Amino acid sequence: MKKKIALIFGVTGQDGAYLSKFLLKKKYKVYGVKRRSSIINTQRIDDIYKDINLKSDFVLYYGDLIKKTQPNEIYNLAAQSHVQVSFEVPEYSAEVNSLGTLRILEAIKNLNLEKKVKFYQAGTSEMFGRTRDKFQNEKTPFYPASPYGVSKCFAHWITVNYREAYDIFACNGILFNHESPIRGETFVTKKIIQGLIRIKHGYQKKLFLGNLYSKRDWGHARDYVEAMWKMLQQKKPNDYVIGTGKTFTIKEFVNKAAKKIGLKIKWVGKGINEKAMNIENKKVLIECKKRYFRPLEVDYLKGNAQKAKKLLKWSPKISVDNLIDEMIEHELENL
Ligand code: NAP
Ligand code: F7E
Repeated sequence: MKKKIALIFGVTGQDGAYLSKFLLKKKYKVYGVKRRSSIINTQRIDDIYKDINLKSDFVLYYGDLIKKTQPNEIYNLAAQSHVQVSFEVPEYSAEVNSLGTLRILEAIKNLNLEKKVKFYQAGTSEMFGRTRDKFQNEKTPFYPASPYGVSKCFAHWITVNYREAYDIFACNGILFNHESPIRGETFVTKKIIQGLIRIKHGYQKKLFLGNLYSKRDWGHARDYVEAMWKMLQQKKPNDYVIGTGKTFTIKEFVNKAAKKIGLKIKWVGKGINEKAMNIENKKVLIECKKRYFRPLEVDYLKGNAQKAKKLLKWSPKISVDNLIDEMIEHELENL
């Protein structure tokens, strides 16, 4: 039987790596679009190349490949994905996240691939931004709170627009935060776990964080890439919220991680002066720094993924505790 072909934009990112492995297991031929960088940026997918059984079905290229590869499925995961950075480079973030999406959709239309290609757009809970809804689902109005969130709203609506105007099988996943051992080092979960482990083993003295009181609904990237794929296997294209339905503050995440790593901490002070001390030797381990606070914060996110549960038969398998365990284990192996 002829293999299905998938094309992934953003293949070198966290989700690109998990999705590639997931699709290769499903016997897809996977093409990935990478960008040229001054040092090698394929660390997250190098293990696929080393796997003799997989490497012939996994091909990376520089540049746009839609015409050349004639894919059955396109996953658009490419983005300037850091919310705080988007305040510093708003125009670049819009260029990549908004116009990047439009350009892929235009290519599908102009190459007359509407009937052949299914398209996945990597949407985000950041589009809900400043919402006051207790749970967010597909009907919750968007109220983005950063250039990143705004850029992703454009990508969401242009995907809906091309679906309705040109009958393209195009889906928006509205994914809440998802993490893993290969999460980028400047996202808060990875920063906390890496920082605390380095402190515990004497490689780092302190960890500096920003807002400790925002709440996030954290899942595992391995679970979430399965949901992306499931969206494209349905009879009709649709948009889906993907989340766990649980939410924790950054401080709660720190407390969970510290306990598992074996650091006994006590919080003292308030606001920017809040600190965590090592109970055993009274040393300050965590401090807050103004530079890690954002001009505008998304205070609270909690997803309601009932639609995905019902229509995709998807629900998360990995809890936040298991996620932290896996991240710690990986960090210890790479210390
Ligand atoms: P990530 O680790 O930051 O990966 C982003 C990918 O986009 C990388 O492959 C990166 O390439 C590529 N990229 C960045 N700028 C680009 C540009 N100018 N041109 C082409 N490619 C570019 O992100 P992720 O966590 O895997 O997330 C995947 C997608 O889901 C993103 O669109 C993100 O916005 C969205 N999302 C993520 C989450 C989450 O919690 N992880 C939640 C909701 C939505 P390099 O490796 O060369 O930098
Ligand atoms: O921040 C707070 C920060 O950068 C989470 C991206 O994948 O998920 C991610 O966006 C929270 C925020 O993720 C630090 O203020 C405190 O409230 O890990 P983050 P994010 O902004 O939620 C969404 C769904 C995406 O779509 C994005 O692409 O943690 N926080 N102290 C900190 N955050 C960072 N990065 N660093 C700190 O020191």
